Amino acid sequence: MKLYSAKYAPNPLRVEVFLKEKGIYEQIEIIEVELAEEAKGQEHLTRNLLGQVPVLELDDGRFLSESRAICAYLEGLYPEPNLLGNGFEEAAFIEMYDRQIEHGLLYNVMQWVRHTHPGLAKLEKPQIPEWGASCEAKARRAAGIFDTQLAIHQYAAGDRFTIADLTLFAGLNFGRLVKFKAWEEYENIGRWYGELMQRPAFK
Ligand SMILES: N[C@@H](CCC(=O)N[C@@H](CS)C(=O)NCC(=O)O)C(=O)O
Repeated sequence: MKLYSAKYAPNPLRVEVFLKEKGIYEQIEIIEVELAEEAKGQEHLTRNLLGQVPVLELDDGRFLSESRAICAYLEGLYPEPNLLGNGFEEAAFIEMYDRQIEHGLLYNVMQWVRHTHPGLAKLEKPQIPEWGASCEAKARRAAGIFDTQLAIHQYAAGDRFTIADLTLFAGLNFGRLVKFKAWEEYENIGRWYGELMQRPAFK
């Protein structure tokens, strides 16, 4: 299998750390795609109509995009360690937290960066700084909410490490591009982030 990815991009990072947590990173070829032009060319559009990454190319030649769908597919092939939930009930709660983090935090950090960072001007046309500022406020508010969650739970979706932690990590990590280091500003995120950095997949 091959993973089409891009440097610094949060969604591919989410999947790459997932591969590391699963212990299968070395088995998958990672192919970097340049997002502004190459990803909008015909070759990549046949992999993903939206011209985005990540995309997983299966051994039978099919292309699977959407980070969560890719992770679900890989979890089916490599069930251990379990990262999406054992049984429907745990899976539903993990998905709830994961999507809240994806839509509440990761999406807003992405839009904040894409609409304000000069390096992203080539990709985000037109950049709308006012929209970036609005997303910054939403991202900071979401960080506060997930900080409160992390005072209650050890991890993003409860008492064990799951895909929700990868989504939170990928979103917060992208904030580095706008000098937002939530792990230095929020106590519980700081505790959680310190623990994540001890995991081999994050080193
Ligand atoms: N919902 C998709 C989002 C994918 C996405 O937004 N990928 C970004 C990189 S993090 C991308 O390819 N951006 C290029 C573009 O939007 O043109 C997922 O979960 O994989």
